[in-house]
Amino acid sequence: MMDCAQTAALLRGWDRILILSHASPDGDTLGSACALMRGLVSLHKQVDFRCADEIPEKFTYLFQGIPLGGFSPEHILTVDVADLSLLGSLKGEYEGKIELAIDHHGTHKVFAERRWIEPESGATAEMIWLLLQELGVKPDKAMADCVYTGISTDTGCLRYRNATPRSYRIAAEALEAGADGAEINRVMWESKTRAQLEAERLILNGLEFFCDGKCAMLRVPRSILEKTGVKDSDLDGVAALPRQVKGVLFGITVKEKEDGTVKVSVRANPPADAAALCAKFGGGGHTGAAGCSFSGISLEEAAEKMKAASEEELLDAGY
Ligand SMILES: [Mn+2]
Repeated sequence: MMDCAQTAALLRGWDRILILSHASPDGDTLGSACALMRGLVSLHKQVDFRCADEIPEKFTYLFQGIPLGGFSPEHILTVDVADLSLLGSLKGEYEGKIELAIDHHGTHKVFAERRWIEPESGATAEMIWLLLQELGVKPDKAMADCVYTGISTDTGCLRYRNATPRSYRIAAEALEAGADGAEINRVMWESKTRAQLEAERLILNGLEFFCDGKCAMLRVPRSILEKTGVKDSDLDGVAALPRQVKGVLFGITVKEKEDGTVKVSVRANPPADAAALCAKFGGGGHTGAAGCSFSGISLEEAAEKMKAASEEELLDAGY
């Protein structure tokens, strides 16, 4: 286990660095990767980036102007990756080759030679901000935009339980360094297509409550994506909806993926623990937000498993 200073010391000696983000990339894994790549480029190092899945269009500005690739990597690190399996289809290719993992998941499963893990960090991007400073990089506007994006997306615009005073401080420092917070928040939180809204309407039609209203579940079958033309990543926001209902402790979203697997997103209200529920199926995450996945079973079978497990979890915890 390493700290920020040791991580910086390690990176100072590296060049030709490949950074990996997790599959189904979010603002934190991409913002962290891009902020770090920008910092390393400013130190005259060569960088490259890979992710198993396509980068959603709303995140492409993070990569603007970063010179990528043109070399074979000497060193490989991951950002915001809690488990090797979260590399998705890249897992096999990089298993055993990752030298460094920078992450903030309390449920991190060791896969890298060296690790810097801070579970109390609201976003991995916060750690990257500190790392840039430790490296002697003066953050420019583009780095600040990347870090702000990671903090905003992982903390729900600094609304969630994982947002600490430090998250606010680093977000403020990013704003001082030129981050366009209002525009980033508009794009991340206040903007959707008509097709996305139509898909949300169809998904909400199937909203189901159980456990006496302490649990709410949304199902996202492929048919809704086919009907509305939205992409998987266009629906990342729906996972936040069931938890908004008063009295709900577990808001569960079960989504059928293109490859036939079922991806589950759990959002919890205190005192419920989303990571504890997902751990029953080999998943993980944070207290307020976690996930797991199923393969070889249908959407409905996965939904039933999650219902039984959440009832059990609520009983065991005595809520
Ligand atoms: Mn994160």
